[in-house]
Amino acid sequence: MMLLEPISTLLATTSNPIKRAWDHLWFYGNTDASNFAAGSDAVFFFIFWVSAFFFVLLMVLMVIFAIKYRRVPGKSAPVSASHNTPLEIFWSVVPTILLAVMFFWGLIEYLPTRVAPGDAEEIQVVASQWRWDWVYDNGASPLNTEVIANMESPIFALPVNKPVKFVLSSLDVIHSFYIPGFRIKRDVMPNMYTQLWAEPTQVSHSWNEDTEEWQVVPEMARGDFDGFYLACTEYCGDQHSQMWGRVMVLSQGDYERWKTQQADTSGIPLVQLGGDLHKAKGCVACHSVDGSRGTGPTWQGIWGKTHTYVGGGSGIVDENYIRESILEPAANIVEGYPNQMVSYQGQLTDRELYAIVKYIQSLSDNAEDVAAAEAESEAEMAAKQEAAESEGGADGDAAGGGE
Ligand code: HEC
Ligand SMILES: [Cu+2]
Repeated sequence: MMLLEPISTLLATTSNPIKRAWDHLWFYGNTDASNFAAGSDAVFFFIFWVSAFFFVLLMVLMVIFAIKYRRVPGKSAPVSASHNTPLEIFWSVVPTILLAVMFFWGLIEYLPTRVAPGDAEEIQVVASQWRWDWVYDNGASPLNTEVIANMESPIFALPVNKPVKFVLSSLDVIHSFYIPGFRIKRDVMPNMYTQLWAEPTQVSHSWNEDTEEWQVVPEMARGDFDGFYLACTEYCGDQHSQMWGRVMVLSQGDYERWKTQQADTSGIPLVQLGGDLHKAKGCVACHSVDGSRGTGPTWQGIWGKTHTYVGGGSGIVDENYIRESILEPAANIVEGYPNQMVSYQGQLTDRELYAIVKYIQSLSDNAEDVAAAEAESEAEMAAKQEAAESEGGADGDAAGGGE
């Protein structure tokens, strides 16, 4: 490592114009967003420059030799030398040394990414077609989304200067967890946990008291930077290229505030919560609410209808039908659709399940059902308020699920 310091500094400092252009091209000019960024870039640029040097050298020699030794009429071809020991040792030893440096340097940078420090905060990452979900240590999962590549993508948060360990698992196929800004990446497997960690080093967002929104901090406001990207880099089906997430890095105080905000959904009326979950839980990838057909059936106007199943049988779309469809999707497959939905067992609280029911009811084409869904939402909120008032405190801590 010590020996490599001067080379790293030469190749990958931010004052190096090529490094700057590179960061600008791929990383919005954000060079050191995690503890791993500088080390990873240094190895990258070492390999890059060694390759560039030999590419140019070989191409130039090839052109020179092609001209110098071209066939000339009347001149016979020289007999090629059978052997040149010094030359052969030279071209074996030098590349071996270069490759060994690449390998060991890479290994030195790679190994620490696999072993998280003991005090790292753990975040559970659940991947499924075609959505990322993170579960934080207080049980929170992000509710807010942003459209990336035409898809509602969740907005996550991380604390600055604090190690976080990601424990990765998949509900279906192999995905791959990649935060380019942090230079960390690892495959996400079904039936097996993998993990990696990082310590974010640059705050990207802060809470704006006036607008009550998370805002990019001025130091990071370059181009259309709006937080770091989380990408899936393993082809995982039809909408793989739309499987994105957004990562905000917050000061420790802001981070705690964010986690609390996300964990407490008790103040959000049912129908609205159902709509938020439709986006945040990724149902939107397969279920439209405007009548158009996706991987799964639309939710518009299905309430109260009779749906037939593959292989016979049918059911009326009501509370129990929807609940079963979410918890045990394979039990009955809607006619004309593939068995492509994973179970959301354990991922939604009872109140969240009910919120989705009320949301689907509110998408009915029957005005009475729409009104019923709205009325139930309002009644629940009013009851909560009353309970909070009679308790004398309005901390809204009553729910979060489980009633
Ligand atoms: C990968 C695509 C996919 C995702 C994501 C997905 N579903 Fe599905 N869903 C399907 C498919 C396909 C069907 C039809 C086959 C079946 O019944 O399993 C279906 C069926 C349903 C049905 C029955 C619909 C009907 O018309 O009878 C409900 C309700 C439902 N899903 C709810 C959800 C909820 C809630 C979520 C998000 C928490 C979700 N789905 C996420 C693909 C998906
Ligand atoms: Cu994926």
